[in-house]
Amino acid sequence: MFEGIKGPGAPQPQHNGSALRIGIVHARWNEQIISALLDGTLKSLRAAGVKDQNIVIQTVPGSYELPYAVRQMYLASQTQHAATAGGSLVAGGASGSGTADLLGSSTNLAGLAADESKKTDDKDGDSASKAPFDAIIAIGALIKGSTMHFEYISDAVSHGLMRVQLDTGCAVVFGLLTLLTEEQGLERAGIDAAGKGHNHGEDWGAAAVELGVKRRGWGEGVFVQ
Ligand code: DLZ
Repeated sequence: MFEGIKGPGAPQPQHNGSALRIGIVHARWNEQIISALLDGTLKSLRAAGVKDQNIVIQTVPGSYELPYAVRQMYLASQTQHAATAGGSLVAGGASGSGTADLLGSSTNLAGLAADESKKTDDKDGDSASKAPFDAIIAIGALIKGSTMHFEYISDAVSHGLMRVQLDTGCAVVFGLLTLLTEEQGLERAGIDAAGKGHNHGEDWGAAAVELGVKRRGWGEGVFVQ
């Protein structure tokens, strides 16, 4: 077991991600760290049964862009769903429709999304799902420099990601490393020279599956353990 870097431990029980559609968006700054984190994330998604064709990966220049990208990706997945299933995007019985209305609404959309997901679940398991994402994982690595830049971006991205998940009802996994040194990032990506580290991407993939499965349950009034 690695020393000094904490993790959530294995979920009890392990969740089955085979029905889920997961989005990943990662920043391109600090490429070595990001690349390892992405590998770790994909490894745990696949281990939980998430199908490659149901994982959508996007990149953005830097971490600052992550909240906006997560929001737009979720809207895009809703648009895909509506186009495929002819589904309506009216939230909470409101008379308006369209993705912009959903984001402006304070309605908890978990139930609506779970319903939408059911309609588009891939019964034969082969073709790519067009359901709204069950969870989106935002990955970035911010390294502190000599100005206040780090503090402002860390704060903005943290609040932005929280806001997006509460506004949309899509589970957002916080894969942002806020690092004092590059070495800290290498450890948390599991690629430090001493080999003491742990790849946090693995935890993020597992968190996405757990939240995705629970979110579907909550949408149907079921409390999945
Ligand atoms: C500008 C900048 C700096 C200095 N450092 C980082 C970093 O360590 N990690 C990261 O993800 N992004 C960094 N960026 C880029 C900003 O996040 C953002 O992409 C630009 O300010 C453009 O909006």
